[in-house]
Amino acid sequence: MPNHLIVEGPQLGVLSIKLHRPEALNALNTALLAELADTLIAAQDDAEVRTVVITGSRRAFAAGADIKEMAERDLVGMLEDPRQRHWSTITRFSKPIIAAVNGFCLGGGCELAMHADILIAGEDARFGQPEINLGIMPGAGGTQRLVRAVGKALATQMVLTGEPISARRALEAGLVSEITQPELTVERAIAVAETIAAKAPLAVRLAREALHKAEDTDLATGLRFERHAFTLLAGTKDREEGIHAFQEKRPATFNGH
Ligand code: DAK
Repeated sequence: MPNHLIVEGPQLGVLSIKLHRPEALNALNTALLAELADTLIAAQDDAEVRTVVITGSRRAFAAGADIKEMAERDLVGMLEDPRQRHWSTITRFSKPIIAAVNGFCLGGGCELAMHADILIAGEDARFGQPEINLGIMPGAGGTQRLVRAVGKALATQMVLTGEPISARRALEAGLVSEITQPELTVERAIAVAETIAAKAPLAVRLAREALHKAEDTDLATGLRFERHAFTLLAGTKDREEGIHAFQEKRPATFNGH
């Protein structure tokens, strides 16, 4: 039973995971990351889970890696750090994740949010990579994903100065797709997650993979992947159902086949 997470659902295909270490602004210690990784492993195999919403509190999505824990690790400790394994589990998760971000979203917290497919932020959210202030640098993909999300100019400024940006700036830069009133962030993220959860799971999975290719590969490779994925979906029952439902003027019911 998780101690640092509040897990609800799945309801309407959506599993909700709330980071819950209020005493440390949801700093991502090893125990929390292990619980998150275990929850995602279970969600991966649960056909009832179609999308996941990850959120924190109103004050903080997560204020980064746990600095107290980090202080206890030397070079060898870092090399053998079990958190690497947990981050890999989060990276490999193949269902859409929506991050609902309020308050501080810093360091490893910002890196976790950038693992999400869609970020929805409250107006008071602050995104930053302040590791440089501690004499270190981002270690969970921050330099790579931030450049891809907001471009080299802003990412470089954020990583080298450690200064955070507002939710509005994050929206303008393309890091988040929507901003809401803070009290509505989670509700909105769940609504988006439910919308995606009602679509054909195989189509969602392949579309998501194709979108990832746009970040990982050159255009020709990405287009080739898209063509193959598109063709593959022609063999699914859900495609038949989607087309029949359109023609019969009724909502489609997709079952993942
Ligand atoms: N770790 C541990 N405790 C934290 C924390 C953190 N990151 N952030 C906040 N806290 C704790 C504070 O120590 C305080 O606890 P008490 O002192 O009351 O016991 C409590 O949360 C409330 O914080 P504050 O009193 O500081 O609250 P304020 O509103 O005054 O300030 C703040 C909020 C977010 C501006 C401030 O707490 C702050 O600057 N926090 C640190 C932010 C930060 O530097 N984050 C980056 C951490 S480094 C890797 C993967 C990931 C990473 C590295 C490697 N690998 C896989 C290799 C990631 C690294 C990082 O994220």
